[in-house]
Amino acid sequence: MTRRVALETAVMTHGLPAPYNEQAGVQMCDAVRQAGGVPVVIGIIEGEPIVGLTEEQMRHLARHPAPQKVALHNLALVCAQRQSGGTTVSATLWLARRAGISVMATGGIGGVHRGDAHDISADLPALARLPLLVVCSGAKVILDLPATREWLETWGIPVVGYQTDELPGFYTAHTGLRVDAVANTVEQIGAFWHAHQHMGTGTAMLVVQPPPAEHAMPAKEVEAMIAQACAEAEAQGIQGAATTPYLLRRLAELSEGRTVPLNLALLKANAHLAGAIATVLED
Ligand code: PSU
Ligand code: MN
Repeated sequence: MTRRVALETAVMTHGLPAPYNEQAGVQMCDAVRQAGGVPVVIGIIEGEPIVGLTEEQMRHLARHPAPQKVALHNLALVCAQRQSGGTTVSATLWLARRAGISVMATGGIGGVHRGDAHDISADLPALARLPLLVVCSGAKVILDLPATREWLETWGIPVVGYQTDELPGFYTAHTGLRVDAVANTVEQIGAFWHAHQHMGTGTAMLVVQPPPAEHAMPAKEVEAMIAQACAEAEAQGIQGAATTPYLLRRLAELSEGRTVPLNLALLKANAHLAGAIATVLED
């Protein structure tokens, strides 16, 4: 029983502004440890994919002036060019899997973008083919959440709600979308994971929990800001990998910084839950 929990670094290089990005990394590691798990931070430093960054290496990445955003399409290329970067969920899952780690935590997974159903995060196909347990607050609310929910179902990725029957939407607890099953304890999550592994379909299993209630934002308020941010992104021709970082940054600005402590709080809560789950798994 290794109790290891993989943590991604794109949230630090591309998701949160300094100095909160560095705090996020340190606090997620602390949260995993508090729950009895062993944090393993994953990232790329000068071409080396590192599974288990030291705190110093993690800070180095967080302060890097021009880090790459690493997903499966550029993972090998970033390494071959000796670049440094933060790994998104897809690349983190791959590297974690190679190291025999089966639990990972993040904030919100990527998904199908609004208004552009062809822009699908590499997170989704990675979840469809890499059998890890991923703890998150659902998919990021900037996305087309019903389309993302459908995608998960189509590709056979079980969605387990931890003490909720609704798929959370990252900044907000309520989306009106359903989970596949509810688990009220980490032991129950362990039992679902065991059954999923035993069935051997080879997909990931998502475990979702709503953002901490004291920070969550009303869905209506969030929607208005997203509509504005999405319109601006389109007007400015923001595309591809730049879209998610742009929208997260604009939401932080439009909310006068309120999304940042919320993002930190949910990252910590997810790391804590992942740590607790890791302690009850047999592998
Ligand atoms: N969770 C957060 N903030 C983030 C991310 C997750 O709270 O920035 C990152 C993850 O690394 C995820 C990525 O893999 O956003 C999705 O980016 P894209 O939509 O470009 O695939
Ligand atoms: Mn994309």
